[in-house]
Amino acid sequence: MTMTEPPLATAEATARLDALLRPPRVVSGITPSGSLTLGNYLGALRRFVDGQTSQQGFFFIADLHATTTEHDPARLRELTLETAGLFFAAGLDARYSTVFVQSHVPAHVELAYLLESTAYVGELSRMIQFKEKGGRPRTRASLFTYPCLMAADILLYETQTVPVGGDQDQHVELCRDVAQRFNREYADTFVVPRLDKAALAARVADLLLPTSKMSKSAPPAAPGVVRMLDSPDTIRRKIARAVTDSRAQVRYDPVTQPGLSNLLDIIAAITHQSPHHVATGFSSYADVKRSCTDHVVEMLVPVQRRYAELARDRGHLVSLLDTGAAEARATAAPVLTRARDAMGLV
Ligand code: AQP
Repeated sequence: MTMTEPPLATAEATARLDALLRPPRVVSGITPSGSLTLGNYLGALRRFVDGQTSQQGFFFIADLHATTTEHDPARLRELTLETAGLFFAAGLDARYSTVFVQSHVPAHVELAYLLESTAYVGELSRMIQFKEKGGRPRTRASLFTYPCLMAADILLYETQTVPVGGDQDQHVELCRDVAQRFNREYADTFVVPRLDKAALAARVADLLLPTSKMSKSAPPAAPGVVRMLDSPDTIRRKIARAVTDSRAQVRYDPVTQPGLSNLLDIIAAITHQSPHHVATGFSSYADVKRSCTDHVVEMLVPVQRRYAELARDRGHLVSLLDTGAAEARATAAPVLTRARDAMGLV
């Protein structure tokens, strides 16, 4: 530290004051573990775009998270650029939001390592994802430690709140525990984020397995998964084959009619109405499917057009990502420095 720099406690206090004075920050990532789905769009991307002028957004393609299980490097490369193209095609604008590839900002990995020296083996082994996918001799060590990477993803950007889906609660709780322990044991370093469940978005289910989430890591041709880049014909075919039931009664009831309710949820999310209200406008399942198809196609076609333009100019896409990474590195650097200093690294 040079004589002109404020002492650590003052630097932290200044950072905390800055955090209170600036527009709220939001940070979120999408793992390039498959081609993005309608669920990723309605549950994440569209919300990123909607909030971008009122919040300072840091949105990243979480390529490092895609390496915790077996993966094909060529496919990861392709999906990383495809996902980035879809972020911009969906409407993220580099004038408002910082869009970057996680591995282009080494502070994520550096802070993750420092947090691994703060987290306990006991708490990492209790993580549901590790319990479900881990425990095999060839389980990657990164699957065990990735909650620390996730905590770093959040803490580096000093967000006050983290909007999360139900399956992510545990990760945010771990992030809070580790940040609080670090602040207590070393020095007050991190802004400890709160969990924000109020901001939860619609959850889109698989069209053929309506009690399961629509997942991008399903096999590429999975018929129950609508991809953001599916052609209108493919979307029409998939929705036409969506599972419903034999009641022939249009009602919104996710427990007894999960397939139909999923289609109503999709229409409701697109049109910003309640699914109960949407249900009152239909008398047959065929009408629901037709309307759902029309809404999805109408919403996705303009995104697909913008994506096609971006995909033609890969150099431009790469330069947008370079700019985003430079901004993210500059934002993350002081937090990483404070953490290093607090831990006694010279
Ligand atoms: N079906 C969904 N409905 C609503 N939102 C969804 N999201 C994912 N699926 C749906 C939201 O998209 C973001 C993706 O986060 P992620 O890449 O960390 O992966 P995930 O949450 O595990 O989602 P996926 O798409 O199902 O990926 P895989 O198949 O790799 O596990 C999050 O904001 C999530 O809420």
